Amino acid sequence: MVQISRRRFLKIGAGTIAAGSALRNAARLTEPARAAAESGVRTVPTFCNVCFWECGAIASVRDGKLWKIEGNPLDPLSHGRLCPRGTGGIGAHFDPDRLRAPLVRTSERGEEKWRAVTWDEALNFVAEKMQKIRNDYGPESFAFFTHSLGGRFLRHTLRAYGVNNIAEPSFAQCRGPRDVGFTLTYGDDVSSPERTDIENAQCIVLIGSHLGENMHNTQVQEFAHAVGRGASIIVADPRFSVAASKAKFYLPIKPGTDIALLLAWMNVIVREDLYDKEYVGKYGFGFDQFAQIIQPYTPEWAYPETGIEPEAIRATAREMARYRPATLVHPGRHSSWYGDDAQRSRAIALLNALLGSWGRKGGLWVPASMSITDYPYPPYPEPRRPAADNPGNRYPFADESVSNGLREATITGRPYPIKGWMVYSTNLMNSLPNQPETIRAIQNLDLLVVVDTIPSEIAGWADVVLPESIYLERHDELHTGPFKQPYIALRQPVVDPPADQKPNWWIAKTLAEKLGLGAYYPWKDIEEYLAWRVKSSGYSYEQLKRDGVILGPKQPIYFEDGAPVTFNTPSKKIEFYSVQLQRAGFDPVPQYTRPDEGPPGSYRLLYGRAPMHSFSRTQTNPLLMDLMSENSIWLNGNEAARLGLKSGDYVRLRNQDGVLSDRVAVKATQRIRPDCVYMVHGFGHTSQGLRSALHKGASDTQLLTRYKVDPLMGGTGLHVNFVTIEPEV
Ligand SMILES: Nc1nc2c(c(=O)[nH]1)N[C@H]1C(S)=C(S)[C@@H](COP(=O)(O)OP(=O)(O)OC[C@H]3O[C@@H](n4cnc5c(=O)[nH]c(N)nc54)[C@H](O)[C@@H]3O)O[C@H]1N2
Ligand SMILES: Nc1nc2c(c(=O)[nH]1)N[C@H]1C(S)=C(S)[C@@H](COP(=O)(O)OP(=O)(O)OC[C@H]3O[C@@H](n4cnc5c(=O)[nH]c(N)nc54)[C@H](O)[C@@H]3O)O[C@H]1N2
Ligand code: SF4
Ligand SMILES: [Mo]
Repeated sequence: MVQISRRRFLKIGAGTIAAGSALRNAARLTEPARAAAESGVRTVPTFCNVCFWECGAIASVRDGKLWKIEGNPLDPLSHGRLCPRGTGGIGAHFDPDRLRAPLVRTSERGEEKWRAVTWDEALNFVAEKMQKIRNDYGPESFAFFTHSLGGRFLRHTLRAYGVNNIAEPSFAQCRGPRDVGFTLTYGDDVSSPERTDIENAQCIVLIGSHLGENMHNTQVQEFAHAVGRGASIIVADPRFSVAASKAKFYLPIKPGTDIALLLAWMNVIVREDLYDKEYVGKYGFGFDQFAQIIQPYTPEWAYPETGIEPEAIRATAREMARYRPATLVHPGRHSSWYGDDAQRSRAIALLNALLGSWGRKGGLWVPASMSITDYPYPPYPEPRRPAADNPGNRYPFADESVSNGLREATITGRPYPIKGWMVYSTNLMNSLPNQPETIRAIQNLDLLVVVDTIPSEIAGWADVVLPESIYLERHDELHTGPFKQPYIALRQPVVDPPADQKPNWWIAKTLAEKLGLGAYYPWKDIEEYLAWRVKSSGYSYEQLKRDGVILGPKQPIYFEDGAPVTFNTPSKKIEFYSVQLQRAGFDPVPQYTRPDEGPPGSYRLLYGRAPMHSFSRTQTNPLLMDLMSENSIWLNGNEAARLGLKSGDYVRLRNQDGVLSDRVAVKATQRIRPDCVYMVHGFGHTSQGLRSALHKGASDTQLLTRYKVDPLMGGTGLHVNFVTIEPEV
């Protein structure tokens, strides 16, 4: 196994940073206080928005210009260090492709022809159309798609208008299956930031979760330390990921067979009496039935499914048991893979339960949070019809809105027509699978409003585009995370927006006033609102402005230290056997189904993250593009040789439905199995306005025409597409 030193791993951040010129300054960051002391330098604490981890940061302005951003040492998430994306976040302010003024469409939808208008004109147009939809169809026929904290004020305006269809792709396209699988087992999900005690774990099991490429800051920092202190790492991934290069055991699993591996691991742990008997006896429900059901699933049974040798399965199961309860089987985050994902996540939850690691040091802690007083608003109107995304409760365990369900309702007009969408900070063309379906839904709308910072693909389909100021130019809603230590964080403007961009709170408030909903905004400006909430909760707004973060009182986070032991399941215990699943017609203990094979000669398309980009949102950031300007397609070296391809050759991918990708460079490598290919998500932009990223690399989403819906909760399994490779001529 290739060993890469801890030093090199830690350099992931710093090494990539060294490529960009402004980032080079950032790499030499000194104490914030010292920066402030330099002449002409002003520092402002805030928090990052390049992804949703929301790390506390300190931005510096030199001679009136945004200069650099670094971690806020007081912040429990960043510990004073940002990831490469966070450090390069200042590039978003200088992005040459930014939206500069509100736009109204002047030709067919999707043709990207616009007229720049004033805010007054744009919001009058939106308000008028919204009133018409409310009069003609009722307010439930207007839907809100959003992702992130920035959508809170628009949500407030829309709920005041009567909207009850509100969905985020972070549920059905991301963490939903995981959260449902854990909730079915423990009565609670793993929250975000995840309650993973990587810091104290002695054995860490990563099933897919590609920490180090997935750059969620706190986890990556803790993981680097865990590697440094010699924690035992087990990685199951069809691709030899960065995390795999740190592992004591690397299992190159056949894609889609994780449930087989998980069952075999649990089989060994139960059969060899290696589980935490006291914990299971005290907190478990239905263990005997569970043990009976998993009896046939031996490592020998799992071997032909997973491709992992029985001895490797046994050795890794024993390794996990050896360190329990300080063994963390990471729950993952992006879990919408194969359509049976809530059950796969439930199997991960059960494996943790056998090891006694839920609620234990080195496993999964119990989050602590701080209560911040809500602003006293008038009540929202009661919706007259239930939400449209999950009619008849067909996904019985969906506990958040299903974005693809809302898209489907917009296409079919059932259970009732959806005639307007507002889309805030989510590029639905890239985050929902099957782009033609998204377009079909859009074609049924009377109004599509997109609030974005750049002319994203979804903005290209809008009737009205509203340009938001970026996170370094605005206030936002307060951020309070459930975490190891509770905290509140403040986002505040560092510099002015370069043109006529406005913050979300202003857009939401002004739109509410135009809709006759001014009573829902009794405050004059955002600082009055923020200060009221902070002060009413017993904290100092002045301190929050100065420090960026206020820490709440420490609370016990492990069962052994007095953290509350509550399982909000029907049995009030950890459900090894789930009666509620059985009653709903599902497997009470997860079962394995063999994944469908692709057409002969095709490869399963897998995708993931690169340390220097977030989704499809950072490709026009000049600093981050400087670090990585296009993606590549990972192809097993032997397969590449067979196809006569070498690294750097350009190819196109054709999927099982005939869709052809943009050109993309081959990365021929032994670091991936021969039955799959892999690419970084977010590239291959097609919006004409994204000039600096247009057609650079290929888009995974374009190729994901198929998806498999999770019957428990509506998540879209996205690893079910296959591609062939065509040389670029
Ligand atoms: N740099 C960066 N970091 C990010 C983000 C970002 O945009 N950029 N986004 C954040 C968000 S919202 C999320 S949800 C997370 C996503 O990050 P993760 O939750 O870590 O993503 P996954 O999709 O679980 O993991 C991708 C890995 O799974 C492997 N894999 C694919 N198929 C299988 C399989 O069948 N079995 C197994 N065992 N492994 C498989 C792939 O080879 C790849 O290494 O990243 C977060 N961090
Ligand atoms: N094919 C494919 N689909 C996926 C994934 C994948 O890996 N591959 N990942 C899935 C996962 S894990 C997730 S969490 C989702 C993520 O899905 P999304 O949240 O939709 O992620 P992005 O594609 O980055 O879209 C974010 C949009 O918000 C805009 N934006 C950025 N900052 C701001 C801001 O401050 N204000 C406003 N108004 N807009 C802003 C960006 O320009 C961009 O257009 O996608 C899911 N879908
Ligand atoms: S993980 Fe990186 S991009 Fe995400 S909030 Fe933290 S510093 Fe920003
Ligand atoms: Mo995600």
